[in-house]
Amino acid sequence: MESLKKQVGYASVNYIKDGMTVGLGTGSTAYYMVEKLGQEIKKGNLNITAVTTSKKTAEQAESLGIPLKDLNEVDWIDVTIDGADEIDPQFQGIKGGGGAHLIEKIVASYSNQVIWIVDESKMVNQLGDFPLPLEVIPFGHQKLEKILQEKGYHPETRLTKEGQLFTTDNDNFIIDLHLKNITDPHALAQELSQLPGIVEHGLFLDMVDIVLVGRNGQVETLK
Ligand code: ABF
Repeated sequence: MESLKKQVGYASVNYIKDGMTVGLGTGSTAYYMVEKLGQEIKKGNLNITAVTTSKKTAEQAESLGIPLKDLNEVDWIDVTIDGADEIDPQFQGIKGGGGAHLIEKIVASYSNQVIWIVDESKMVNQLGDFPLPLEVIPFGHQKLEKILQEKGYHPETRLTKEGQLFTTDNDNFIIDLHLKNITDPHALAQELSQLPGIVEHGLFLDMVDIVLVGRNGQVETLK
């Protein structure tokens, strides 16, 4: 699967043109996109400015000499390339497995074009098998988890490998909803957006323009 991630990550850099402002996603597939972008910049083939979606991506981009700006410093983003956890046949997605979906969604919302890069394992018939991440503020998060439990959403506050509370780059917590099937993503997104304490959910609906999938050693353009 790693080679598929590398293949699709590298191929996505073809969508980046000289002079662009580029949103750099987060995750193991986006890692390869950033790696290839760094190579192209080093070779003098591309002169771009990037906005990152996590501290982790910022560290990688800085180490490769990719010029970075804060979102507030750029007018708009030409293209954002990012990974995803699940994509359904309507190109609706779940993101946030890496805990970066709040900034990823903000960056994507200020982008002319959004490209998701995934290996074939991310393509599903229906969203929900992957736990839906919610970024929540720490204040009252246990009360919120109880409400989500009572709604039958099987919430689980995310812990680190060491058993500590996972915190995002924004010092918030993540509650993952183990829903198995999401039959109406738009209705669920609407409901979750109205629950106080939820900063952002990981349903990315009607947000992607192009999906590149690594499958059978090839890179397919699905949209
Ligand atoms: C990121 O890509 C996250 O939203 C998502 O969790 C992650 C998953 O992808 P990968 O398998 O590439 O690490 O955008």
